[in-house]
Amino acid sequence: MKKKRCIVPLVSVFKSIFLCCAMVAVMACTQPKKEIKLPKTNLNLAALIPKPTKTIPTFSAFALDENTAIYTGPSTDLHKVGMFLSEKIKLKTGLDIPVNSAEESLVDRIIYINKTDSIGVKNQEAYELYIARDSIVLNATSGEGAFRGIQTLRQLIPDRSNDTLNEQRIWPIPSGKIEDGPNFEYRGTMLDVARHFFSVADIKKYIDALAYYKINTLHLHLTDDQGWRIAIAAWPKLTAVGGQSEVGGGKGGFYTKEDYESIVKFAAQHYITIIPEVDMPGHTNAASLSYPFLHAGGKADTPRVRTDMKVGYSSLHTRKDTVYHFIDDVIGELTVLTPGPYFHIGGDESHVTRKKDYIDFVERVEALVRKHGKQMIGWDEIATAAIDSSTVTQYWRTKKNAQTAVEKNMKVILSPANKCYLDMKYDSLSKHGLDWAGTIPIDTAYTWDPETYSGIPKDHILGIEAPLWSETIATLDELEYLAFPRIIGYAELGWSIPENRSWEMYRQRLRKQQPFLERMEIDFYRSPLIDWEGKNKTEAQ
Ligand code: TNX
Repeated sequence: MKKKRCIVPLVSVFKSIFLCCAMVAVMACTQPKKEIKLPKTNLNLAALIPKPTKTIPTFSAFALDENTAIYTGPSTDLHKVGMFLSEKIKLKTGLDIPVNSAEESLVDRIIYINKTDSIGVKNQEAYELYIARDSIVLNATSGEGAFRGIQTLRQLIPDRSNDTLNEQRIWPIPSGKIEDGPNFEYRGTMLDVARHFFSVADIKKYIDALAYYKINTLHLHLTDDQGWRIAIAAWPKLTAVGGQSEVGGGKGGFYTKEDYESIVKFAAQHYITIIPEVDMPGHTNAASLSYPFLHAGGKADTPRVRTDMKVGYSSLHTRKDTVYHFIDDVIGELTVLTPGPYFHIGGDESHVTRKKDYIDFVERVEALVRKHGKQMIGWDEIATAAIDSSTVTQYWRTKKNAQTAVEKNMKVILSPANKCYLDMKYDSLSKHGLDWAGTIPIDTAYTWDPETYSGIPKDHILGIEAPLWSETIATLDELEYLAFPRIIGYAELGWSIPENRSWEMYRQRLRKQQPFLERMEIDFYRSPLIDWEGKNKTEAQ
């Protein structure tokens, strides 16, 4: 630590002021008020998910206790990351850890969150953690990297304090060094809020858990045949009419602009990007029910309130200019509310749209998305159109489409239904879910390699996304049952390098997520493949 002092003034005046405060605190630690006895630890055995790139244990510990303080570099981003860490420490341990405001005489140890360009890996999500007896230093090149790093730190804090060694309560954090960064830049999940509507509070709870596993993207499937879930000021009937139904006959619902903005903001606080999807030209019954001029006619079913689970019967009219004015408005209004780079146009299962019309449609809509400054994403069918290489294809079903996308020099998001659809049942006894792509037990979900699975070269793989379609789930508990624990495995597939993944080791680490999941009141599926603690170890269903 002391060595670092010499580098400080070279960086910047502000930074050095902050660092000096931190160093003063560290120096105080060299003469701790109380002798603390520390247990032996082994950082290599920590139940971290996703598994970091490299861990080097030093077999001692950092004693997190009431005399610990957090310091951050001067940027507001880092201060917020520090505050986030402090809040989460409080929830886990009850400790009140000050951020950049500690009374120095009370500080024995510090956690220092530092922005630096000097770390080996330049990726903005990468970070390094140095955990020593008296200090933890987290280095990252950005707030995002620092945020990913504190998730690792949270996972290293024991669930219970160790008060057998000392009079006071300490939470020993295993010491050593961690070097870490993502294997794929896109690590996402999709939630279908159209087949069943989920409240803003439900989504926020989900986001909070996703962030813990370093997932960085949440794709919201906002519209489908059974419901339109996002307010568009220029077209109010979309929600007044199209938002009032859902699968099974429930009352549906929709997000106001304020609701949507609050989701986007909450996600941003968790370094998660929201991607809005407005599915078209198929999956548009709710839109056509609201504004009948949108309806294609021909083979498409006449719009009516749909509460069933069929797919492939609706289509927008692809040859009317007014339809494109409508789409322009929708993309424009959502773009204003969405800071992320992407807009998802769906494009799947347009079985009643003529092939030529489908292709013209995708090309025209792509131009609109680009006009609004966003990068388009679509399900793999869109690769059949003449689209730009900046557009991203989401591979869900047809490998040939994914390969066509690669030939067009596009990037691909991997969501193969038989491997990573969160709405597939775990097994034939699952309480919820579908099985058209097979059942997906948690080992099947984990033991495939995105880098080799589809034959798509790695430099064309943007990342992986696990979609959760909601035909069979109506409540947050049901959502959690299908998503957890599989989503934790997908988080690792997206982040960790293949050499660091093994089902046997992962099983052990997954088992140790149980206290977190229970503390978060996440209604996870007790897969019989894991040796869970306590009663209800496994659920037969
Ligand atoms: C296929 S995946 C669909 C969805 C369904 C899902 C159910 C995709 C692009 N389309 O419309 O909800 O299967 O698993």
